[in-house]
Amino acid sequence: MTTKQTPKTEPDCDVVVVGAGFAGIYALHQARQRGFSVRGFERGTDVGGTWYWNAYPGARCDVESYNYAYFFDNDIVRDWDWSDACAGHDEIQRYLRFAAERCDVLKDITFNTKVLSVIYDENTGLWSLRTGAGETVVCRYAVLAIGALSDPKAPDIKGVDSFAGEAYFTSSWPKDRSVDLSGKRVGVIGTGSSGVQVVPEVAKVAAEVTVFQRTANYVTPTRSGPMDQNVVAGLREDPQAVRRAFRESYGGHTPLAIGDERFTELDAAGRERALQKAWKGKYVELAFRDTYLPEANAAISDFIRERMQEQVDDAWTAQHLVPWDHPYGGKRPCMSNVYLQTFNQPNVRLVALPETPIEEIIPTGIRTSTETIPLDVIVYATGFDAISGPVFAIDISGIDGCSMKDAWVDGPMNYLGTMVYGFPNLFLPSSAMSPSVLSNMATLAEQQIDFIFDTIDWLEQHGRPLLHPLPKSQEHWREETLRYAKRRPGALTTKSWYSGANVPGKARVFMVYCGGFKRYNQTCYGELEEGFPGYELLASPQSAGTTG
Ligand code: NA7
Repeated sequence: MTTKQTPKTEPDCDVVVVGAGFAGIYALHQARQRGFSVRGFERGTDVGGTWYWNAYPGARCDVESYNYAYFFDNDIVRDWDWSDACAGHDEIQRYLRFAAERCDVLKDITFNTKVLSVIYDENTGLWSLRTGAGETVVCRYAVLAIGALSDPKAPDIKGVDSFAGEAYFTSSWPKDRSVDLSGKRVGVIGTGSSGVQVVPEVAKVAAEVTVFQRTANYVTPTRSGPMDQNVVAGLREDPQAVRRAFRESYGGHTPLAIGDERFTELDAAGRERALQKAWKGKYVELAFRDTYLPEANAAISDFIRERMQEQVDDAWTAQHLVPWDHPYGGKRPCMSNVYLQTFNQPNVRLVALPETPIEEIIPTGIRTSTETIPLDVIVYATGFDAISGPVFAIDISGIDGCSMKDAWVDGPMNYLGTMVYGFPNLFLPSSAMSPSVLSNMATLAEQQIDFIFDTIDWLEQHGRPLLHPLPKSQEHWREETLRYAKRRPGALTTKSWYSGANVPGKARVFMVYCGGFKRYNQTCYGELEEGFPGYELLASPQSAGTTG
């Protein structure tokens, strides 16, 4: 028998943090540092967030390790040695564990526990979070550090459940190393970053690999390899200067290299020279100083297509592995030094789905419009309900019982990528309309959590009002996001998960702010310095006095 619980009128703690990835770990640390009582919940059995779940063979970061890391603590920077310039899954997972231990936040996290609902109580001005374990925790500030790529997209293919062989998702790969693909016939569906990384690993051991590609992607060389010890020494000398430089940059990191000439000032031979140099130096996307111009982007796209085709022996396969339908950057580009050459192996073949679509998954394999391909294993690298998906995966309701699903029925609406009208004192780092996946997510995690806790400190010092953005601020921010997206080649013309196009029925809104990290950071802190003119402050039913 269940008994109806009386809503709590006092908070159990000041802050609840959901998620223990880059943002969640740092949020717990900030809460502690600033003297708040805090609880953390994480559905995995360890920290890591995206890196906890995406444990598939070959998983690797495409941002350099010395950028994709915390910089808030000099000792963390100085005491961690990256073995690879673009670290792989296991190393990043170990790093996040190391950082969490250093910050001593593991004790605050309840692992293996999913938060199912986050409900606002207007009578108390408090948030009530209910977990899958049946616990309810009430707090004054809720920080949902739930990531942008943490809600896998269901493979919308007929017959998925009928397959009698083994099936794995790159987004939830078994962590116990139990998967053995040796000697098996493996089908891999999806050729985004995950597919591009997993295919060469599968091809090392499987008897046959069939890659089912719906849309070809750009694949450029990765910088994975030994760390440059001069770079390491520079970082360690003054980590705070590095941190400041990241926040002053466009992408939240300092690129390893960038072309020193302008596309518009070069003749054809000069452009070719710059592109060749950048390709060798592994910075082809930044071959020119004015790389953002559509004509520069077109030259870069053509150049990459040529280099991609050169790596594949079979002419039909080469032609089909190249993305002809969108410019570089329209979809998330992939990086690999081995993916394309993998198709030269005799045990690997490409099926181009636009020509021969999958009709059905059957118990013994996959049936396309022209053949039946027998398989022992299917690997789904089919991506995520990105950015807004993780928010919708939790039952969130705010003022007047309005659900987030209703508030975002026409796509995400928020201000500065962190707060939503009608959801006071609820913070959504890593969500829509922030620099998000087009920036260095580690820098973004630190910036957003700093801003969120600076905001919370401000509220504490101003009598603890409740804060939420004005609707007009949200509209302005969505327009700003669109304005900058229009300047990005292919952003609005390419079907990509940046705008929700990979999920049938999802509202199409470009969800990533491309105005640059520096402008984003300045806009956030401009609000704070001016007392939040873009927000509404509501009197809180709660009186002053801290918990914990
Ligand atoms: P992505 O980039 O969304 O890639 C998913 C891939 O799966 C992509 O090639 C899709 O084709 C393909 N896909 C999805 N559904 C289907 C169906 N039903 N049939 C065939 N093919 C399908 O996800 P990733 O995990 O690779 O990468 C996500 C990010 O994680 C990455 O950018 C890094 O930041 C880390 P489509 O392109 O939609 O035609």
